[in-house]
Amino acid sequence: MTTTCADKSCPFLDDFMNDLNKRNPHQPEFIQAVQEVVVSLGPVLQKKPEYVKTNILGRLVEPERIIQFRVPWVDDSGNVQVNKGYRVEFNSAIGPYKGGLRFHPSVDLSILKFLGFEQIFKNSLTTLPMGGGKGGADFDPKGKSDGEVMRFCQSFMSELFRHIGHNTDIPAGDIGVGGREIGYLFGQYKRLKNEFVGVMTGRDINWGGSKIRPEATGYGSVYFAEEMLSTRNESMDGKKCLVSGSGNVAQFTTEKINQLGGKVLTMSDSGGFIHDPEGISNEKLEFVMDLKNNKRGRISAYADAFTSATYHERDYAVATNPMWSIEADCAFPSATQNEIIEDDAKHLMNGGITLVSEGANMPSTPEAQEVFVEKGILYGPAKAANAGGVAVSGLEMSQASGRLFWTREEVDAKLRAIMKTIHEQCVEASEEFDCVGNYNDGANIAGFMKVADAMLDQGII
Ligand code: NDP
Ligand code: 2IT
Repeated sequence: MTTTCADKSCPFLDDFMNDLNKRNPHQPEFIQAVQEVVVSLGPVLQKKPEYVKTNILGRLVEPERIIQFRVPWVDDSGNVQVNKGYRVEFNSAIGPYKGGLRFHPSVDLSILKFLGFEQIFKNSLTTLPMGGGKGGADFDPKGKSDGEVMRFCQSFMSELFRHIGHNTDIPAGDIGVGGREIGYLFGQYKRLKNEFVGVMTGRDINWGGSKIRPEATGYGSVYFAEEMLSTRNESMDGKKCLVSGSGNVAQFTTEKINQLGGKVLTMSDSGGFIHDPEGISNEKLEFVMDLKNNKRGRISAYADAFTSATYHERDYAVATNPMWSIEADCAFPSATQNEIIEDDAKHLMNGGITLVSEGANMPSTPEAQEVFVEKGILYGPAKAANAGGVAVSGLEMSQASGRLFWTREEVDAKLRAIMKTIHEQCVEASEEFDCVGNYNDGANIAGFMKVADAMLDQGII
């Protein structure tokens, strides 16, 4: 089956990418994220010349606003530390800026612009009125005390609060920002503004959060996988799965795979991966959740606790990750960007993988994506497959502004319906633009056109 869009060559887009490279030096992740979208758009621009005439793409790749600020804080030893804080308010054509905050030492403008750019199209696919944004800091919560994390969060919000708002820009979590950090950030916002509003999502149920938000990204990624499988009359039942990461997304991906009768063989962190051929049962998953969310330990402890498992330390001198060579049916990369390179993708194919659903943002390099598309496997790209998290953030916003409180079943049903609709949008766009079977092109085109049309309607701004 041919799974590439017809007539992808487009001289306009070559010139566009050359110019983007010149204007954004030293931002490889951002350039990669733009390139990934732009390769799908040739046929769209040919069909809709008004997008070119009004320079929609040129405007889309320039964030509406970037805020960068100093975050000073005092560590437990009394030393004054300083981090870089950011918020990229990328695009508000279809709603207020919406997207997570990432606290990780690797955070810089390239990473946040890639994430913010992806968020525009992901949010568009959710069907909810949310624009795209992302923020964070080069702060590493690992090894910090609760007191240090709280002081950092309070300092971060002491600047960010003047730029965000429940109708303007609504942050949430991402790598290194979970329930604990959202609590400290929200508390400081409320204190400074004297306003209890839904300015952040991912809040605890007791203070304005939504049921299922912690589960949403992982559950959504598996729901998307089920939608893809249903096109081949298959289901998750009995599928052996590789999951990377052991944080929020990986944990609830594993939980949902177990619920649907699949078996998870691996989980990982930046130190290495565990391989449990007997499967990570619900009981073992409970151990992982306690280890990661309460004890803040390392995944290697899993192999000490369960004799069925082995631990494999990551050797970063070797580019490939041996975890992706394990034989299985489905892969759910749920850790970080570029965690699957071309050779990993080939190893996945050799190991029998027929489905990849991306819980992480941009986990596969462009060369790895090409391997998936060429092989014609079911490949669910991040902006579609992991949109469940931000979708339930959107539902949290609706509940907050309507003073509503939906049950777990209600939110889960809405999440499931949204993932189904995202899948349909990808399929419909791929049919309209002659790239049937290519979810990557379908997601890019469907996500882009809604935002582009809104930008057309709103004039040159
Ligand atoms: P967490 O901080 O909860 O977990 C991150 C996991 O990924 C940890 O196991 C971490 O290991 C691992 N990891 C992080 N960076 C690296 C790295 N450079 N190399 C290897 N492993 C790494 O984050 P989330 O689970 O929330 O996020 C995971 C991915 O999902 C990210 O790409 C995020 O952008 C994406 N995502 C998250 C959503 C959400 O709602 N939370 C929504 C949509 C996408 P270690 O502890 O060793 O760093
Ligand atoms: O990448 C993402 O979609 C997220 N980190 C979630 C964003 C959100 O606003 O819930």
